[in-house]
Amino acid sequence: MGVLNVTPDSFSDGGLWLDPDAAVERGMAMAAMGATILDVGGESSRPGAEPVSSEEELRRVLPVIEALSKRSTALISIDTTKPGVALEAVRRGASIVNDITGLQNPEMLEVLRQTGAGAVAMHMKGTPTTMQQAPVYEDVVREVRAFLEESLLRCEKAGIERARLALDPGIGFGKTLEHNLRLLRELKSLHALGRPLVLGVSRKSFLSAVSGCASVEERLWPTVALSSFAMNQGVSVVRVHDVAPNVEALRASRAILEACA
Ligand code: HH2
Repeated sequence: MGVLNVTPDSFSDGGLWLDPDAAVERGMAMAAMGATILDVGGESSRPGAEPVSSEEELRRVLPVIEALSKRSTALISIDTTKPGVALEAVRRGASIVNDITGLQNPEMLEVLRQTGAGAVAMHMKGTPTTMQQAPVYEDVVREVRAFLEESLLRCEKAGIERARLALDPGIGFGKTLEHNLRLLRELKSLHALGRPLVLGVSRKSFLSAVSGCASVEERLWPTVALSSFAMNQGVSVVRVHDVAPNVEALRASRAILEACA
């Protein structure tokens, strides 16, 4: 899954793809490099980010989604928490709703029910404004797993089959370095939920803390390492900004995993 942030303030690529034509070219390039899902977002969720109105979010993402859905065979996901944005995005060509609030809003469930779109339910503790202010868990893995299980049940009650859903532990969303590491270490325990896992570690700040790399760009290297790790742990989708090196790492890892014993 290639990240396409059509925002002025995303933590690592803010402002780069605000021009719709540049965003579409970026999406096409990521697909050519091997991304099979393009995740288009119009609102940053970095810690402390300012919320954006629905109108502004739609203005940013719709032309990009529309053009990419015509030009590319990659699936398009809309990274949004707003049901109105999700609905319009699906009408214009998105087939997946990526909701960092874990599909808790009944109106979002109604959009999924009506449209038949697939969805990613991600765990977050708190909101982007407050989430990194000393988050506390008794047992982060148990609590994230329970939250994701509840998301599945809520969807099922709303008439959305499990088969349409993927789950994401939400690395960096209301989590300390230790929480992120424990979740990564115990990724396999999330397979008990029976759905494909999505993982987003790309360029996130905890990578500097564990690898010693200095700049956001240098976080590419530990990102690639964790993509391979994630595949080895059975993760189905890795959400990344730098498609080519991650795709190559995944191909190399897959070759080992699929080699005849
Ligand atoms: N991370 C970000 C945004 N959306 N969605 C899922 N499912 N999983 C993630 O880990 C995830 C996500 C944050 O990264 P980015 O989009 O690059 O930054 P920003 O929120 O500042 O636009």
